Amino acid sequence: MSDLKLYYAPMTSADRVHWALEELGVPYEKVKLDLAAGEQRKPEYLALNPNGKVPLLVAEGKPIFEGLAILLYLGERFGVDKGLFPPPNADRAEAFKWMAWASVTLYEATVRLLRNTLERFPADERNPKVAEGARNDLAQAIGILDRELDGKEYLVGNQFSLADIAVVSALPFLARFGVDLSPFTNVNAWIERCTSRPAAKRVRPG
Ligand SMILES: N[C@@H](CCC(=O)N[C@@H](CS)C(=O)NCC(=O)O)C(=O)O
Repeated sequence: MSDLKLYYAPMTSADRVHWALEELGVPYEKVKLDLAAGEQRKPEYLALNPNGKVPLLVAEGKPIFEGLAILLYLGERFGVDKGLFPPPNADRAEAFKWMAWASVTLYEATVRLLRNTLERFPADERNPKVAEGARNDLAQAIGILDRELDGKEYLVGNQFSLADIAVVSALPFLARFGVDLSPFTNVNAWIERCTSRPAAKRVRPG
């Protein structure tokens, strides 16, 4: 009997946690929420995650929200033994650095782009200049990643880790929203290396 229960919806930011659990090979239960039907706003779910969002991991009886917090918890609890998270040394600091970068820098510019382009937001709240600024910031950020990956297979300690999952999960999504990834050859090779792993395919086939 597992003490881990993942609340998720496919093709969302829950994928990165789902992928990490599959890579770690630890037993866990899954509860799929229908976001379109508003299951994330039901009182019993809000009691666990007052943000009304996925992912949520209940671990050892405690609800953990925020994908980054969940990945760090899984990394520390299981990842070192499984060779998927660095031990507490300078490599771990590197992992923290890239995971925080994805959740703060990359995420902020992504949200800025989406809020200023997607039609589901009212037209008078969408500003093309702000969207353009977000696109430039994203291109700059992906350029930083591309230079980091020059001559490297993976982000930290030259082995695949939860840090790769945290960062790579944001990128194919950006491509779907019109961010041109084609100039970033190191990034593209690394996306392919990471997302062709069997655990990634189990979570997001195709
Ligand atoms: N910062 C949060 C973001 C979570 C988030 O935005 N989840 C979206 C799916 S990608 C969600 O649950 N949306 C449902 C809603 O807002 O009603 C995290 O990383 O966990």
